[in-house]
Amino acid sequence: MGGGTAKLVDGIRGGDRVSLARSITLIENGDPRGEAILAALSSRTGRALRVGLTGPPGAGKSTLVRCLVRLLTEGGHKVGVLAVDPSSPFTGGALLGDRVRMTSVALHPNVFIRSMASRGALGGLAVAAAAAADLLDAFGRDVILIETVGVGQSEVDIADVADTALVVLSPESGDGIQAMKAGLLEIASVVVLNKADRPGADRASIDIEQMLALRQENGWTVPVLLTVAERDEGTDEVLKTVFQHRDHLVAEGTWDRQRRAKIRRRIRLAAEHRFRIAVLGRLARQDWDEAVEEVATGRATVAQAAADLVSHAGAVPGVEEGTP
Ligand SMILES: Nc1nc2c(ncn2[C@@H]2O[C@H](COP(=O)(O)OP(=O)(O)OP(=O)(O)O)[C@@H](O)[C@H]2O)c(=O)[nH]1
Ligand SMILES: [Mg+2]
Repeated sequence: MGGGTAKLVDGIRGGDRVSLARSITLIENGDPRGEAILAALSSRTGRALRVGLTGPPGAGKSTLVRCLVRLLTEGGHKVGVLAVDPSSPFTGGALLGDRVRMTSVALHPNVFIRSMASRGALGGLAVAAAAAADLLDAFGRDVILIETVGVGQSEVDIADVADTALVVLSPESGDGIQAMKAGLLEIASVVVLNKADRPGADRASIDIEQMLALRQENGWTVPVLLTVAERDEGTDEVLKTVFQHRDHLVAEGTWDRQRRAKIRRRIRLAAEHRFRIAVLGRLARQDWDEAVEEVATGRATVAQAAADLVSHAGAVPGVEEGTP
């Protein structure tokens, strides 16, 4: 490990926020030094409670995060917040808005807030967000809140990153139906129906309860909680439920199993990424051109051309057997 990297590791161990911020940037950029820092800190991770908040744009996720951060710090917790926004940093107006609105809680010494938007990370944003959560964990945050926009094919599968997934919806524009279609209700540990001050909230909460049909997750019945995050109403109940969910998993003996299942998916994602690089990285442009010609002229199917490319990549001399 280089001197700079060792300094960042020491910094994180010693509670230095700048070292933490720099290290997250390295992870975000897919810089190998980020990986070295994670490796050096791996024995310090696994202690924090990771809470994901996902849901359609504008449902009130950031407003709820702000309430939860305040409640948590009042309870003596050290809190990390990751706002993961896959939209381009150049058009990410919402993110900037979040930063501004977050400042009231961000100044607290026990709060560390970071937004992530880079697509440059190895294995994509999902892997980077999980790794950043590991760093926050090693930094000594005991609760980590991770906000992601959940619409359709979300880039970040919050269920892979979080122990407890809060799906935040609002009574407007059929959020419940959309959430069901997008598979969001399937990953929910808790559904928060925010903007309960808006008309149609009671109806919407009944609809969502019907869609959930008393869905159970390891013997936990997914509750629907009503909040008005803007006025901080019902938010303490959300936090209480988050801890109840954690206690439930621990009591049922499913906590470790669930953690391992998530680790397995993360390893799988990382392995797939490595595999792609290992195979595709060995192909020259000419190999691709030939494969395209084969298919275009009807001499091979797409699947055959792909199989040929993969075996060609594997057959290149000098490849170490078993290199991951
Ligand atoms: N009426 C009402 N408005 C709310 C409530 N909570 C949040 N809002 C408003 O809804 C808007 C969106 O809130 P955000 O917290 O930024 O929503 P978000 O889900 O983080 O949005 P994105 O990050 O852009 O996906 C803001 O103008 C909030 O002030 C609520 O309980 N009632
Ligand atoms: Mg937000």
